[in-house]
Amino acid sequence: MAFCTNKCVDNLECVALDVCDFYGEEKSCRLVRSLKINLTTTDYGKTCRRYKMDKRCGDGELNEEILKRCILYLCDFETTTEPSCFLTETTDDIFNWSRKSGKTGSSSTGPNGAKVGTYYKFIEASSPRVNGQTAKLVSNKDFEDKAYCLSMYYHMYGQTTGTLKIQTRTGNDPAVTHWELSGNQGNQWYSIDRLNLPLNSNTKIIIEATRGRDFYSDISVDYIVLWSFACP
Ligand SMILES: [Ca+2]
Ligand SMILES: [Ca+2]
Repeated sequence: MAFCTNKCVDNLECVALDVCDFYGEEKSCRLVRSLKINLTTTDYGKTCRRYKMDKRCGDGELNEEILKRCILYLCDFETTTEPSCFLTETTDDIFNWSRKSGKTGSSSTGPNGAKVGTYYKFIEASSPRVNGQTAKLVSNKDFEDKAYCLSMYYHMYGQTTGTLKIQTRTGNDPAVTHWELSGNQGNQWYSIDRLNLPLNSNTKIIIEATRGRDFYSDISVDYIVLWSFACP
């Protein structure tokens, strides 16, 4: 755990962590005003330099080059084997998410392209998919017994768009839904800036998309970040 995380997490003015200074051997945290993840590198370039993960971030954390902040995990889908990602496909559903650049195969549904970088993941709602079929991304990491903060982009465009859920499931308990949205949101990416997820070593994070009643139902996600502390 980063030194700065403990230092800032109980400070109400510390709405987000930014581990970007290093004085001698001691990490120092900087307060930033927003956890919105669409801030540009220019915004942070003025105050933060790009550091290597081994010195400036906590154990196992990454210094994320766009956010300029230490994060635990990132799924940007830019490569098929993405070491920083904490979500994988599962067989505990009907079909898999697809990795994609540019538009999806059908018009009037899906994004024009990725929100960040070139690639994103989406559910292809065209044949052979039918109403109500689900695809899940499931976490493959062990977590500590505490709250984590998740942020991500989603895109839900299409007149018959189904449902996107962010859930956790601990052991064999029923899944708990922490965020859910259904229906057409128009052709644009939206962000979930902060979603608290209580986790422990037996908890899985599940991102589940359900296909709607017709093929205008492509649901996409990109740039899913997990922070190793509760949302400020
Ligand atoms: Ca991406
Ligand atoms: Ca699957």
